[in-house]
Amino acid sequence: MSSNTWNKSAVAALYNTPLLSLLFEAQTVHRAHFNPDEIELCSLLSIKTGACPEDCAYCPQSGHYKTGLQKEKLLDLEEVLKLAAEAKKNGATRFCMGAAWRSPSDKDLPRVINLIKGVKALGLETCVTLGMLHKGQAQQLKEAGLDFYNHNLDTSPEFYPKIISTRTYQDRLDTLSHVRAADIHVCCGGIIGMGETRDDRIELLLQLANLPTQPESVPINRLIPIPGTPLADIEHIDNIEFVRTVAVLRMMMPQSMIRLSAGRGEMSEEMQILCFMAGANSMWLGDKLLTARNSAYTQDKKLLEKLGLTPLSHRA
Ligand code: SAM
Ligand code: DTB
Ligand code: SF4
Repeated sequence: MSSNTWNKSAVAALYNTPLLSLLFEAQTVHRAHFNPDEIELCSLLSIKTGACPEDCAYCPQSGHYKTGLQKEKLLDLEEVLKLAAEAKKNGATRFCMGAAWRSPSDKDLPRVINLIKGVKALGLETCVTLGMLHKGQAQQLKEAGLDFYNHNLDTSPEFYPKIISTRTYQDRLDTLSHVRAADIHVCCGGIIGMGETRDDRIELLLQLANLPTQPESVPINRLIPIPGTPLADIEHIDNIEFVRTVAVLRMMMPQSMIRLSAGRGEMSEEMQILCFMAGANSMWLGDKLLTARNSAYTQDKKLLEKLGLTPLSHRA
């Protein structure tokens, strides 16, 4: 993936393009790099749930808020492999495992490494999201055969302190650079609809697109408002503004996979189609995200069939 120097006025101009022209332009860029009738299907599993020491204002798993979530210890290998095999049978090509940690401990990392090796042996691409990593940890994960590491920037540097106080934007950039240096593919995106302005969305997109190497995979989450968190009652983001964000992202990151991530379960079929038209070409398959609900598996199967979208095979 190339490195880029997008500037704010160019991105603002894209955002201000009349919608139908913007969609056409984004589709044109999309078609130059991808088969538009293919979609990547990934599966997600929370391997360690809840009681997280971080205070991310959107998150059901933060120990700082009363969200009524049942916490769970790190799952064992057998259980994870059973669920990964099921995900593969259901059509997923990548299995992503998430842990509610600030960063993995020396005790837990070897256990996660076993999970990665086991899942990879099933013939799935592997991805984990474990919080902050230092250099040596990223290297260990690479040696275990990890394909992708997910670590999001979440929002603009300016809005970030309103959302998280327990780790800095720079901490996130540092983790991303360790992952990149270890030669693991980067999965990095953000959340739209946390009360940020369009300016903040532009700044997030600039951060993502202007990373030294663009992330191979960009999850775009629409906030799922979680009762008990500080963002429980935040005003919903306008659908068209969300679609514009996906389209602008596609124009800025022509070769990255864009995942229509959290929040898809609350979108109509038509809204999802607009996002695919705008250039999204990846989604979570399975009834559950980490702890929140995803679009139902049976419903998604029907939607893919109706749209004639076929699963993308392995890339890593
Ligand atoms: N604990 C790890 C970390 O934060 O680095 C990994 C798991 S964390 C749940 C992964 C991502 O899920 C977050 O960065 C955020 O973008 C997304 N996420 C969490 N809660 C969400 C919500 N309520 N709505 C939308 N996205 C959410
Ligand atoms: C990402 O950006 N979104 C996924 C994945 N990376 C790990 C997680 C979404 C979590 C939504 C809230 C939940 O299920 O707890
Ligand atoms: Fe913890 Fe990750 Fe949730 Fe933040 S987003 S509270 S780090 S699980």
